[in-house]
Amino acid sequence: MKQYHDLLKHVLDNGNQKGDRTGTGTLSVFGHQMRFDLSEGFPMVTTKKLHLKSIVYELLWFLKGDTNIKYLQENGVRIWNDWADENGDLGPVYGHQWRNWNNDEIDQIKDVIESLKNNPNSRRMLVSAWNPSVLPDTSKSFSENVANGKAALPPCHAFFQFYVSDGKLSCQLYQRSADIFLGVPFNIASYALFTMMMAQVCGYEAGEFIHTFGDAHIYNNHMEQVELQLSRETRPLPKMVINPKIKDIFDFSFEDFSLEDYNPHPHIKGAVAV
Ligand code: THF
Repeated sequence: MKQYHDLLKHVLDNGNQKGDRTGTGTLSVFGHQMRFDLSEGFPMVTTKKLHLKSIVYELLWFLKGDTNIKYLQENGVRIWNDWADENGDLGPVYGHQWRNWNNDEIDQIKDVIESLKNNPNSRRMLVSAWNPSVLPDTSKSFSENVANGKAALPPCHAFFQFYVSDGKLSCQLYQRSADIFLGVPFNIASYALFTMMMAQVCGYEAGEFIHTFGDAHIYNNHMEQVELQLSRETRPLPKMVINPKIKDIFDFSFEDFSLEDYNPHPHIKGAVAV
């Protein structure tokens, strides 16, 4: 994945040293875009091994409208553990905003599918996870915010838009804050998969996934890992095969996905900034 390696190099060459909320420190750029043509293979980073299971279960969890980590933990996924309260709750994060904006008022996923099927030229096919009325108070802890009905963490992948042309469905994401070493490979694979699933249930081919960034940063404690990763040769992209029988976005399960020909370099560990 040349696009991803180019982003790493771009930040190393042009990044600004910048403090951050977590106290870790970052090298950061503001504004960047990557494009992935989904007909060229599944955009899964090959220069380190990614845990596909975490990516798939997290996406299914968003689509269920679930915001408690119990479902993730039952399926061996730990990536949200650090932010949940003692009951496993994260407050009104992604799943809540996608499916129950304003507490059951609006199912944005259902509405966007309706439009994709019946009015695909629309320029209003957006889903927003960014809901200013539930943003956390940064002077309070994650669990205090959740107790007050706020989200533990503001969404990083804040909103996305769909576009249909020539029978192909494309998706563009705006990510306000991006942990390039740890989170971004997950985010790319997650939205690429989501675009393919949406294309299948709406009767289109998958077009492009376009990833647009606000503050894209490499944490200071990921620099050695990034050097190692950049020293590795990228390999051919794998292929994602999705059970063609599924025609409703809410009917997918883990077993409906199979990733073929994924031959990555070994995993590279990095600490997550909380
Ligand atoms: N906070 C920070 N600092 N980085 C992020 O990427 C991030 N997210 C979500 C919310 N806050 C964030 C959580 N997503 C991993 C991956 C994604 C995460 C959080 C953590 C992680 O630790 N990945 C390891 C282990 C993978 C595994 O156990 O499956 C890895 O090596 O990839 C970005 O949306």
